[in-house]
Amino acid sequence: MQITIIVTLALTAVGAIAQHTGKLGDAEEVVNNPACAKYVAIFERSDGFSVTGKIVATSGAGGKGVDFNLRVMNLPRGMGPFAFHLHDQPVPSDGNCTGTLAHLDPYQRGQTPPCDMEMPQTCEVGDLSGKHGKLEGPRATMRFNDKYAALLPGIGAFFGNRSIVIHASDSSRIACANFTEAMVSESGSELGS
Ligand SMILES: *[C@@H]1O[C@H](CO)[C@@H](O)[C@H](O)[C@H]1NC(C)=O
Ligand SMILES: *[C@@H]1O[C@H](CO)[C@@H](O)[C@H](O)[C@H]1NC(C)=O
Ligand SMILES: *[C@@H]1O[C@H](CO)[C@@H](O)[C@H](O)[C@H]1NC(C)=O
Ligand SMILES: [Cu+2]
Repeated sequence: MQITIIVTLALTAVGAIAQHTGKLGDAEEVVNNPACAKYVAIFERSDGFSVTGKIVATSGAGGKGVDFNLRVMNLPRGMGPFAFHLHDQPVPSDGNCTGTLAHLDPYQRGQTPPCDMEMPQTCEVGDLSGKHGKLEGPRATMRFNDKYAALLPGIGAFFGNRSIVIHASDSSRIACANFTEAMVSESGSELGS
């Protein structure tokens, strides 16, 4: 009896661990992001919510991963903490965040079970708050390096042609923005506005 229970628990644990990564395996670390690549997403006031802010994504030092720098304002009171993800599709021209579809998930992991921060390689590439923590309102700043996101076009983890979405704690989408490539001069400073 007791042995049966122990064996069952052990098998359940193995099953749970096996599901903890994508159908295509763990996410690979991206170590060849192009030097000086820079993409920006800007949240503008939209119907319903007035979230504003800017996400800057640049290649990590030596091309390792992507450095994210988030600055978000006017997160609605009482609706957090706020998850945020890279989503698969860009924002449609009408601004409807539903059109961004699911998270960026090139290894086909899906959202359940939730991402384990201790094993970020097993998480959806796009699940940035699962790997790095949620935003607390009403204003938030956050910086982190994500090893699995890519600014190298042509691979599945590339998100420069996609979007970022902020969710309320009930998972509704309260803000979304396209990434666009920012021009960087040779000295590294931004051209234009
Ligand atoms: C986001 O980018 C896509 C693809 O370039 C474009 O069609 C769409 O209009 C953009 N969305 C917004 C809200 O600007
Ligand atoms: C956004 O798109 C979804 C799915 O197409 C639709 O159900 C929803 O009504 C749209 N929202 C708005 C505000 O137009
Ligand atoms: C974005 O670019 C990647 C790789 O460069 C490509 O596989 C993907 O289909 C593109 N996605 C969209 C939404 O254009
Ligand atoms: Cu999301």
